[in-house]
Amino acid sequence: MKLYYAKGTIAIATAIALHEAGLDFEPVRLDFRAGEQTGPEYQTINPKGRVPALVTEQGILTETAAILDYIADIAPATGLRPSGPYEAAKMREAMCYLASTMHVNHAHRMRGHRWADQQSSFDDMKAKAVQTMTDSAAHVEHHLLKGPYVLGETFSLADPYLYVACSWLEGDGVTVADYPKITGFIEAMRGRASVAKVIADNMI
Ligand SMILES: N[C@@H](CCC(=O)N[C@@H](CS)C(=O)NCC(=O)O)C(=O)O
Repeated sequence: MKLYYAKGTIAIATAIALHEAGLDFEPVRLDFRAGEQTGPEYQTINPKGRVPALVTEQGILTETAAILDYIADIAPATGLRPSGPYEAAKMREAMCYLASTMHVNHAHRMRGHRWADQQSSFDDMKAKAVQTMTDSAAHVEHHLLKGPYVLGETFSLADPYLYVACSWLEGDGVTVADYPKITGFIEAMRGRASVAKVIADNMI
């Protein structure tokens, strides 16, 4: 498999999950500053101009939540998705929140051009992102993290996803030290070989 990614992006959640599953992949780094994500070559990989894109034997997958689910399915012995329907749904609930709310809050800081055209609108969105990411941190701290990991003691697909979203907090103006559960979660994740590997590989 080939994983298209850029440093520090949500694509790193896929890299962490692949490592957790013990699956080999070839990382392909895009240069966002050079606009490679919207260039003609990458358009044939992901016409949405976003990362991640995972090239599999059957075809190309995009959207982090779908890719993570796929990894759990092709490496079932790893147990990245809990077997109980309720626990699996709680995991997906967290992933849906990350995709639809926290990631979107983060994108308002640097990607305002997706939603508006005026510089004053970009400035407003950038300023507002501090508050919305603070709201997201509070939600993660008080509701989403049930223990050291999202589901409590059990590691799942939601954890690599949350780890990357939490890596954006300081840059978005949120002081992580104010959130003891998030701080503990980040420490627990950094103690895992999968996360140590993406850090060593300068992916995040
Ligand atoms: N819904 C997609 C979002 C992917 C996404 O927005 N990725 C960002 C990086 S974190 C990206 O590729 N941005 C490039 C751009 O906006 O030009 C997913 O969860 O995979």
